[in-house]
Amino acid sequence: MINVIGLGYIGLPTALMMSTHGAKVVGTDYNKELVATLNVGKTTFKESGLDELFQDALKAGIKFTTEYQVTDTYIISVPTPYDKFSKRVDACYVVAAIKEVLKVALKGATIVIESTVSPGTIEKSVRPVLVAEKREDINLVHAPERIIPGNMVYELIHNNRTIGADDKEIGEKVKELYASFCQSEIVVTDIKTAEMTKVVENTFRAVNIAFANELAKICRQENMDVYEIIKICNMHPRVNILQPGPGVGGHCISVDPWFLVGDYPALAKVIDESMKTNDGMPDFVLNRVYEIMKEKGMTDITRVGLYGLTYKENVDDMRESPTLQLLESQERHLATGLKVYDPFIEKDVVKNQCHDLDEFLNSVDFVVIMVKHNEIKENMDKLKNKVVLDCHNICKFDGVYHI
Ligand code: SAJ
Repeated sequence: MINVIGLGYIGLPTALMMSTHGAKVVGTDYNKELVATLNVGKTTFKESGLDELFQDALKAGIKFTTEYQVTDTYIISVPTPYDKFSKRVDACYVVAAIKEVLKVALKGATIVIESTVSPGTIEKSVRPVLVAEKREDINLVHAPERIIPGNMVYELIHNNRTIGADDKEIGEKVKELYASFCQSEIVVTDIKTAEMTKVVENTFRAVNIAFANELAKICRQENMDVYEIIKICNMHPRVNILQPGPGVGGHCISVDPWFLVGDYPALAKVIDESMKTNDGMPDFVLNRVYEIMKEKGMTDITRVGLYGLTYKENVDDMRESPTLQLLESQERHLATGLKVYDPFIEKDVVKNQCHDLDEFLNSVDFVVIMVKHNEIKENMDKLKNKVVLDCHNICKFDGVYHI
């Protein structure tokens, strides 16, 4: 039996996938409310294909509980935040989960950590727990998750994976487990290499986005079209620049690269500057709003609306979202009043939030497209008589402003 610990964005789809591919799975989470929701047959977030997978897993016999199970295989997928001061990974949730598991794990059990951690964390923070608890019989494995919110179910099956293990044989055994549903290549390596590869993948993307954001700023000064420039550059066979945007959110690309800055402050210079560039984008957008209002002779901030609250398109996840960062920044200047709307966020989470697209559009003259949800792409006509600041280059009519 496999006990999946942590039933969030990664743990839940992983548990469901394993359950629908022949494994006996029990999902454990200390959040009673979350477990209760799953036990009444409801998923806890929206994700393409997740509800169908959930129903199939229920039929296959998956169980959800707050109790840690007595078994020989555990998968840990709990959050790994970073300490805002030191920028280092905070492995407290991983360590807490491991301690609970050690109370019940069978002799010689394998604990697979999927949570993202910086290189060396398992050696520095997790192994000492095994030593202290006299559980050196336990096998530690790191199998960093790689799936992208919005396409998780597909990517669980089709992405290549990395398995880091001390012992090649154990690594191969875990590979077999993942191969039950993963149709792509699974590389077995050591733990520290697996830790590093995961952080590096997200750092590569963060640095590339920062480069695009920096180009957007340079092009703004020169009054040039950054999108046209990136499009042409990307026609070169060895150039692949990502897209500028209003900031970088989510719990991965806006977090993981800081682990390297925190651990190697004297070395990770490009990464540090890139993260600062990305973190500065919500303020850059706020400044653009101010400039455009001035140009248009607008004075009433309550007639300006932010479209989108989530960290990216077509998901309901708001973690580290650029819109929330922008609103926070505005409040720091003791200003409020911007209207906000997101079709994926039904609850009231910020001030002046609308819950219907038409109601939102009727209450503003100036729309800032913060997130390119399909909904707004399908309703472009409704923006025709508005002032528009399009942070994603999706609005093709004349007079639209860009970052
Ligand atoms: N973004 C841009 N410009 C771009 C692409 C993205 O500004 O060209 C912004 C998005 O709007 C968003 C943020 O970056 O705010 C991050 O979005 P994302 O779609 O790039 O990535 P995540 O954070 O949803 O998922 C990433 C993925 N990592 C990589 O692509 C290397 C995913 O595969 C990982 O599993 C995930 O992080 C994770 O959990 O680590």
